[in-house]
Amino acid sequence: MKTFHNPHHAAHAGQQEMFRGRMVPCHEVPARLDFVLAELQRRPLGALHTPEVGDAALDAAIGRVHSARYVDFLRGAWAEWVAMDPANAQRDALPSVWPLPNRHGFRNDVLPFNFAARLGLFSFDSGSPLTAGTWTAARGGAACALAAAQDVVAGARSAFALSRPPGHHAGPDFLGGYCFLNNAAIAAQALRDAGHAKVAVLDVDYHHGNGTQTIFYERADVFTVSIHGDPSTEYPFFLGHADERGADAGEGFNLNLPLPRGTGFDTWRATLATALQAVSDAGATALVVPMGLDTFEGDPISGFTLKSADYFAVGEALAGAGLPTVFTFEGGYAVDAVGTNAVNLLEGFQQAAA
Ligand code: SP5
Ligand code: ZN
Repeated sequence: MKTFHNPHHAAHAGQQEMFRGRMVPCHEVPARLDFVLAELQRRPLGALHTPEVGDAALDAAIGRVHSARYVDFLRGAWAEWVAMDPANAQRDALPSVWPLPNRHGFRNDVLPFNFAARLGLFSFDSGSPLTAGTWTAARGGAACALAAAQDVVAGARSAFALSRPPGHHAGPDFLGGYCFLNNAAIAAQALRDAGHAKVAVLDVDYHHGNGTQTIFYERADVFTVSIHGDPSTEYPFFLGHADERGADAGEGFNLNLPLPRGTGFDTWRATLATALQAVSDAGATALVVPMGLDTFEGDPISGFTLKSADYFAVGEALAGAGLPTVFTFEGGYAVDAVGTNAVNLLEGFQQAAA
């Protein structure tokens, strides 16, 4: 399995996130990726590459899942943040006002001129700092996702997009949950565009993959499944319930498998078997796995109790789907264990797929 890693990832390094009224150090740190890369150098699974995709192809792939006005916003966001106040150059941008959707009457069709208002319009939490290098890093991550999808299209059994910031919380036109561009969705769409009639996305991050669900919710050609902490108590709270089954043409093509905080590996792996059966029933010809390692017992912000050795079995089970598979790197905040856990999963996959 080749790994496509993002050479620009460290350009995104948020300092602080808002948590319950105070600022706390950001959990999503550059060292996370460095630990995974170091472990892949210790236990190689295949060649390590930086992605080589053309600018135009990359912009097109991003534009297949994100709106033009959102991408324009992200590209220019840092310059606008600093233009608001030169002192802003010293601090990350975080939103503080939002147009609540649905029944609340606020408009989201008119773009505010005020940048702080636009930041709120395009985000759903105040825990995802936008920094000077966010666009460069996020775009580099999208390039990894596209390169990994292209490798699988060219015949590879699997490929790994090792990128940060993560992506699965980012929707068609919003950021949040440390995510800006949805790498898994970009990979899934690239697989569709290369001729896979049906693609499955099986999200194993602790948190519900709300962005991916929303991107594909009305579509039958991408089947989205997520195993995650019950949103009644766990982030992202407002999506991820079991009764969300897809809409319109996508009715029946979204499956949420929420589990209570505290769930251990026996229940989790039985739920993975349910998810894999659904992937098989959907008739997918390719698989994307948004790979979060925040299901780990030592994760500081999550509530499942998987152990490092369990990840071999997770990878083995995923290989059992028998599908060409793209992995994207999502959550996992026990930084000194994230490399071991990620490579355990990928090694389990690779050995079983051989
Ligand atoms: C990709 C991903 O895993 N995103 C997760 C985003 C979770 N954001 C909410 C984090 C809550 C942090 N809690 C801070 C506890 C301070 N002691
Ligand atoms: Zn997560």
